[in-house]
Formats: sequence, C-alpha cells, structure tokens
Amino acid sequence: VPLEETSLPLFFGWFLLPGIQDKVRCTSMDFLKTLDTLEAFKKHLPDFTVEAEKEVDLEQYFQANGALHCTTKFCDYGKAEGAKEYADKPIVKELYGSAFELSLSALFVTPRTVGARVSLSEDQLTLWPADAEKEAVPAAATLPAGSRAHITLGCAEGVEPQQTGFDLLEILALQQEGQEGELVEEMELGSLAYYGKGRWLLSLREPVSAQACFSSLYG
Ligand code: 2AM
Repeated sequence: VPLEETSLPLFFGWFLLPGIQDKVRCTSMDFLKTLDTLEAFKKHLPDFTVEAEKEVDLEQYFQANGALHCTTKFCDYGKAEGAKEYADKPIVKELYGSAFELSLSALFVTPRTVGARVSLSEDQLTLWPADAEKEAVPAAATLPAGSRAHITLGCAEGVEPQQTGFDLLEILALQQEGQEGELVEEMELGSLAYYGKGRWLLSLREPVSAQACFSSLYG
C-alpha cells in the first residue's frame, strides 16, 4: 500500500476493553452452547445448514476474529466512499480516544454469522455515518440510523465480517414489516425468537453494558 494511502485507518469504531471482551465472549459461548441443544433449533436445522447433518456444534461452526469492536465507519485506508469526510468530521476528531458505554441489547445467529446488537445512545449516534444502513440491505433503507450497529462475535467459514451487519438488518427489516418472529423459548438470558431461514434472535433480559474506546484500527 503506498504511503499516501495509509493515513486513513482500515476502520473507525468502538473497541471493547479487555475485561468486558471476555464477558461478552463467555455470554456468546453460553448462548451457542444452549441454542444447539434446543429441540426448536434441531427442528429448524435444515434451514440453518444445507449439509445433511443431524447436529451442529455452533461453537466450532463459527470462527472468532480479533478484538471485539463495533465498527462505525469502514474506511479501507481511504478507498471506501466517504472515508476522508468521516475522518475529517470535527466530532470524530473531538471524541477520538474517548470512553463510552455501549449497550448490547440482543444476540443473533444466522447460518453465516453470530453477533450482538448494539443500541446506540444519542451521543453515540453523533459518530454514526448517515449512510450506514442505506448502503447495506435495500429493505433496511427505512430503518432508523444506528440499526446496523453490532459486534461481530464469529463468522462461518468463508464469510466476511461485514455480513454480520447485513444479517442484523435483515432481521430488523422483518420486524419492521410486522413479523415478530416465532417466540421459541424463554431462556435465562432472555427471549429467543425464530425468523425463518436459520435466523435466531435472543433479546437480552438485561442489556450488557460494555465499556469501549472510540478509536481506529490500521491493521
Ligand atoms: P464488522 O463491523 O461487521 O465486524 C474489518 O474488516 C472490520 O470492518 C470488520 O469489523 C468488518 O465487519 C468491517 N467491515 C468490513 N467491510 C465493511 C464494509 N464494506 N462496510 C462496513 N463495515 C465493514
């Protein structure tokens, strides 16, 4: 990469502090461990994986990637549209390096990704790019800003991390159309609903509050 292109990061986002990363990973593991033992999950297994398997070990199925974070703006070292404009925003410069409390309100699993939904506060939304939802899934264009905010917890083999945000938006678009999902089970962590095509959403009874630093990764 030429030097002039390295002045912008791969992405900006909130990076979870180490202690809370462990907690979120454990919560996610507990959820996956429970989910693949549920009768309802086994019943819908053909929607989840096309392979003629009778069982799936979700903890093995998803690969975890690096440090847990919630991407605000993917810059691709300046190659992504709007990257420089975002980096030059006064609010981005002002809040760079500041601490935040993110609220994790749900966990979701699809045949492609597992992630946590992040419910952004008004303050946090000032760092959210205006076009984040529009550039993603067409059906998501009318969802409120910040709907795509998430933490990728794992991806199935060969799946790109940006898929996690698309998967979340798909579920939220269904909710917006009035599909509440099929309530499957009250779990210790919250209520689990099924949205078809292998899509599962666990609304957390108690949102997980996660300390995070707004920063960027050069990678
Ligand atoms: P994620 O935010 O869903 O986890 C580095 O690849 C990071 O930037 C990952 O966290 C990834 O996905 C995010 N990312 C990659 N490509 C992206 C894109 N086109 N739009 C938004 N985020 C992207």
